[in-house]
Amino acid sequence: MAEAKRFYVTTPIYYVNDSPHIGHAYTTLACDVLARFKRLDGFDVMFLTGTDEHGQKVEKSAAAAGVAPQDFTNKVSQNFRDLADFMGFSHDDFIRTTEERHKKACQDIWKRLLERDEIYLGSYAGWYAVRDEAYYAESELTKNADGAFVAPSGAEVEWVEEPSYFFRLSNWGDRLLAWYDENPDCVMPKSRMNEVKSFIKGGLDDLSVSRTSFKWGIPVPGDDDHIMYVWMDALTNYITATGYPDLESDKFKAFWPANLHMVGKDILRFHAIYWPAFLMAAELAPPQRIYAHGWWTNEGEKISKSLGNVIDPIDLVNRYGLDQVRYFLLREVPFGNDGDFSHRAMIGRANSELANDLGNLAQRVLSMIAKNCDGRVPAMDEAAFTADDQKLLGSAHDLLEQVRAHMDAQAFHEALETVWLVIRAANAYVDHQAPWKLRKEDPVRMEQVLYTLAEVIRHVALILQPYMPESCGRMLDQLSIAPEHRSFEASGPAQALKSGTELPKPEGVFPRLVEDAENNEDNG
Ligand code: ME8
Repeated sequence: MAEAKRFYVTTPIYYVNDSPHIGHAYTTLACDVLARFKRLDGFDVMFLTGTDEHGQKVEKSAAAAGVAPQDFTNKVSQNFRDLADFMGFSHDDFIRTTEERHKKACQDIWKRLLERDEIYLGSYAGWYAVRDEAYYAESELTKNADGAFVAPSGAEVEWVEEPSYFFRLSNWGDRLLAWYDENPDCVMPKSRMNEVKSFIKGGLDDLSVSRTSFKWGIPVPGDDDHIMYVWMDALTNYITATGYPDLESDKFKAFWPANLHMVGKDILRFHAIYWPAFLMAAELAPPQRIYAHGWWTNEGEKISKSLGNVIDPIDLVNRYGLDQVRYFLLREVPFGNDGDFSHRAMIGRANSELANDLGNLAQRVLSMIAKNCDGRVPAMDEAAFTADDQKLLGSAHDLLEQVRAHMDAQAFHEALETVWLVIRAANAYVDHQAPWKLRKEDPVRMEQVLYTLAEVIRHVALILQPYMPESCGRMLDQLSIAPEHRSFEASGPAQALKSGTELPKPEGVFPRLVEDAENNEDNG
């Protein structure tokens, strides 16, 4: 039997103490594009995002706001849902760690670990960074300008001494290394895999997985003095959403293990070391891949609340347009690398690549068709395609296979570059074939040329739908493509445009953006 085409992709669940910013939007956007791509490619997709609502950091923020933690999280979790709606994200589920289904899952995985003697009671004495919700070894710390000890992330640490349950992480180093070797793509990009391996080779200590000094968390089953370590709680969200602990549920059977946990590089260690170790220790399958992408800075500076340079994705979208922002974020920076946001680059790409390359191509071709072909898909004769026509059409037909390979490697920028090669070739073809001249000299050939171009535009719009759903939808509307003919099954010659089909009046899809000096001063 053919392997079921299923795809389960997750975002990190975001801490609710922060307002959603461009970094959060970026990670979820990457997952959204993959989820949309896979759906169009015939997969049954589950796309999960949500909020991480327990832990000391959230408890402190709630106290600072003068409200009970549950009321606080109810309010701020909504900001993340609102952002997801505003950005047009197509998640299938939004999980909150304060939900009952999640408490049940966490307590169950705890019991599985306890039953297998992977957890024991001891006491913890060491350094803890509330901002990272992470423990650090003394050897990892440095001193900041004020003389305080800080973690490698820059977060201040505090000395913690309390009774604690421990997970026997120290037993898992060799098995994790074997897992990476057997699954060389399970941590990506490659540089991150190396980072993870060398961390493990440095030796793993047992991990403190419960706290007693505050209350905002999931109680340890059978020992109410303890609450579960917030990362153990948070990571478990990925199986909660599949119906765990019901191992027989259709969802769990269909979607676990996840195909992809998308995360930022800041939380690689939790996902690529702790989480697979917890799962293997609980005799559950580890995820198939963890991809850790890079970090955005703003006009060269680290993004932080204290610097006051947090980029609000809602402002960006209001200024530049949703699809323009979606395109820019995934095109500007090779996925996996760090990147810098600048308004100039945003405007530059929206104008040169969207308005000029793609927008003009569609607008030029569709208005020539409107004017010269009676507003219908031009006539075409299979036998009359020239080598140039065939080359261009062939490159459009090949797009799906090439783009699919890039998407399976989370190489979003390369997928776009591949599409742009075809767009540029189509623009060169228009210039070279000069259909405006053919109008008088050889109207039959003009129709053949315009047909070829319209068919290329159809392919480009189909394949770019995951990145720019609204704009591509409008381009496909202008080609009179019915909604049921917009999946990737329609790519290739099988559902090619039919000559004579009536087309609506063409309209520009990508407006030119005007550089606004004030915006640059504000942010640069
Ligand atoms: O870490 N550039 O939540 P969090 C790119 N709750 N991505 C960025 C970014 C930036 N400047 N800033 C944030 C947590 N991100 C935990 C996760 S998962 C079981 C628990 C993105 O709210 C990036 O994906 O601090 C990063 O990993 C995530 O936001 C951290 O979100």
